[in-house]
Amino acid sequence: MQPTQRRLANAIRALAMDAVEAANSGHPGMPMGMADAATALFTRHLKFDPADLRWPDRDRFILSAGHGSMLIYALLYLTGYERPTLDDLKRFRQLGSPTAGHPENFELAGVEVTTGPLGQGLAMAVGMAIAERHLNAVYGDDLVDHRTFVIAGDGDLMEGVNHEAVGLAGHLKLGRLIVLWDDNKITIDGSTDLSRSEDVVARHAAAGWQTLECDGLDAGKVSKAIEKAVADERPTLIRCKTIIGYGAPNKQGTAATHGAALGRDEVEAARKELGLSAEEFTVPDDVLKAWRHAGERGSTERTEWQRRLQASGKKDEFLARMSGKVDDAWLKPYLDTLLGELKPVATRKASEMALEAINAAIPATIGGSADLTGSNNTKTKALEPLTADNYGGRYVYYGIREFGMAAAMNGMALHGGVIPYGGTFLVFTDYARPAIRLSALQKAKVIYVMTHDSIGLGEDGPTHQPIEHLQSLRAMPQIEVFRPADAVETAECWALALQSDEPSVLALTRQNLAPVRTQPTNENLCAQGAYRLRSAGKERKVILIATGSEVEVALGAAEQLEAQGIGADVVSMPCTERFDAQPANYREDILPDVSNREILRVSIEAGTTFGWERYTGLHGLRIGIDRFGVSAPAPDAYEFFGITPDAVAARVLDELKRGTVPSEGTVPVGEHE
Ligand SMILES: Cc1ncc(C[n+]2csc(CCOP(=O)(O)OP(=O)(O)O)c2C)c(N)n1
Ligand SMILES: [Mg+2]
Repeated sequence: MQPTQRRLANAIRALAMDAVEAANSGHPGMPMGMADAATALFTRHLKFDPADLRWPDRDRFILSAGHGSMLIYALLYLTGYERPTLDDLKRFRQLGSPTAGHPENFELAGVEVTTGPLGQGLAMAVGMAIAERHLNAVYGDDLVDHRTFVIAGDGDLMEGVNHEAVGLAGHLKLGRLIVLWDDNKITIDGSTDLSRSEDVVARHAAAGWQTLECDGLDAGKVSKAIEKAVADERPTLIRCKTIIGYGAPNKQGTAATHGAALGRDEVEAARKELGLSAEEFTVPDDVLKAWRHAGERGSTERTEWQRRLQASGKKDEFLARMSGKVDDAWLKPYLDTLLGELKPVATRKASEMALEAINAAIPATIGGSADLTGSNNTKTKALEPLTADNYGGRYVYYGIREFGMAAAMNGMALHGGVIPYGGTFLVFTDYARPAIRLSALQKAKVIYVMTHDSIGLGEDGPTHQPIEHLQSLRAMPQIEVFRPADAVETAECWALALQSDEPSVLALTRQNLAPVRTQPTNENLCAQGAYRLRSAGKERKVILIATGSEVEVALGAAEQLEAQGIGADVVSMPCTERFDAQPANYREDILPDVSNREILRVSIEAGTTFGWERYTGLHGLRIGIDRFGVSAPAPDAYEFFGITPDAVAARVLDELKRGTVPSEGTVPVGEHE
């Protein structure tokens, strides 16, 4: 006789309790409450094959309630994934074990996305569902025909990003997206009555979702609901009524089961209640066999898919596209044309010009903007909107949903087959930041097109003028911040972002910039992060290090200094992270010996000076803005903050006169008059 679904679910409960107990840390309540629903999904509906983890047409499963990580670890183990092993489960949350505290996509191939920051799993799922429909439009049902399933908790549905994600999914009619809500009425602080009284179901319905309800502790009923969800054209929310910590007789239904080991006595009582073996980390043979059998369900479907791929005549193209690798064959011809017709241009416009070449050469790109298309210059002429009626389009109108856009782009990138880029103002990276951080952590290849990158945006004033943003993004690991100085650098930086396997931020100007790179080069000079743009004519006394729009200022200041007999290098530094990664001799050549007081190093960037001592040394001079901006036309704002060739040259001369002693006196201009 086949074991019942309840017995299969109880294996999840047992493993969750035991692993949390062994670690004396973790969250048993969620996996125990959703064990039946997850069993229904994994044994009857989800399309997957543990024998081919990256099968492109597999269904995607996202545990948005990432604190319940033992749920997915148990499922992966039970269905026969190579990892985690039973030993991995025993080492839950320990150093070096892939069963990390929260599910990490870089630890286990069976984990599609990193979750834990509540709300973002579901928001990434929206991006996965977009990528699926887009690729379906390109390659057809034979090659792309899968769904995205999510398990979400109360927290996922309370977070603000949920509003953005649910709205976008409803608008785009992402019927392949199915969310199972663990409606246990409990969060950490206690009952959800403490903090929530909205009608969650009605909110989804109002956004165009199908909404269903079922007993989440009855796998059969959950299964029926999933069938209905699959049959409907709308995205579906299935409200699964559950009890947190189900099976722990004294603690179930309480917040006590949310995030702590149950304790030996309670685990023992639960074993009795659930009819489990007394020994920890054991799964009865017939139960494990049934689970492994469920894990093999997808095998035939996968081989049939392989056959279709083989016969499609598109195999190489499809697989190359899924690999995410692109070449930069577009770059040289584009630069040749560009150098033939140099003129002042804003780098946001230069980005659009580069994108015309990129989007024509690389069909995987999907652009978009959070309602600033005309300002971010993200839409190229040939791109059609990606809409509910035309998933084949390559431009997403994300609406004013910066966080939702960034999270969706993470989902798209991690789905594979598409390279998302999206824009807003640099200052609003703050709105998108939690998802930018997850791009970096997960190495999701997302390209952020962040325009209006300084006081140079002018009249919109301090609320719109980034100050701390560039440095705060540079402080984030595994993401590169590019701030190109002109159209040539912009194209080079785009090429680097597309080649990278990490996410990138392009910080681009609103205002026109004069060309600083006017000669062809054999190499992409931005690749090293910083390079000598101008060499001192006279004996070198000063190195001016600048980024983006301030490179032009540095060149002007250098000329004035040379006229007074002071040799000045100008170093353009479009990407500090890349410069830091260069060999010591290269860095030494560009910025010789930190302690060499014969040469004054000066940083010029229209943002915070915080952190620039890294390149100027403490005795260097840092020109920037350590206060909020001003509402004024851009030239006036630059004048006010002393970021002009005249003001920079004057400050350098002043500093040289004083001698390059360690000076507390490097007060940013704009403050000291
Ligand atoms: C953005 C974010 N804020 C806070 C937390 C900390 N946190 C983890 S779980 C949780 C409660 C979530 O409640 P629910 O989704 O209902 O999970 P349950 O207690 O039912 O397992 C909180 C606040 C988090 N992980 N992410
Ligand atoms: Mg809850």
